[in-house]
Amino acid sequence: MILSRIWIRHYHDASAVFNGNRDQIAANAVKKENYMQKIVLKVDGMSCEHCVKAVTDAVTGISGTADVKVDLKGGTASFSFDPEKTPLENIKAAITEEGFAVA
Ligand SMILES: [Cu+2]
Repeated sequence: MILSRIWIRHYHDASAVFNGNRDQIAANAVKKENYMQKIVLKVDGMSCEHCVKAVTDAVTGISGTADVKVDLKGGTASFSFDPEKTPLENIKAAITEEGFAVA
């Protein structure tokens, strides 16, 4: 009898933890979506895959950026960023420092 009571108690504890985590994950997802801005920048001067990597690494290396995609043919860099962590001007500056012009 004691064993069965312990089992039930553990079961309830486990489901409470599970529900708590799920609510937390949902709350974090909403918060993240609210703060992330998606943008496409025109980047001039990219001529090969090394340029693409340089721009990709520059943006990826900045705190608060995500989903970085650099397109050589289109001459664009698209990404999401958290303006509260890093202003857009700082991200543009990082690309400029790599030797590319950002519109
Ligand atoms: Cu290149």
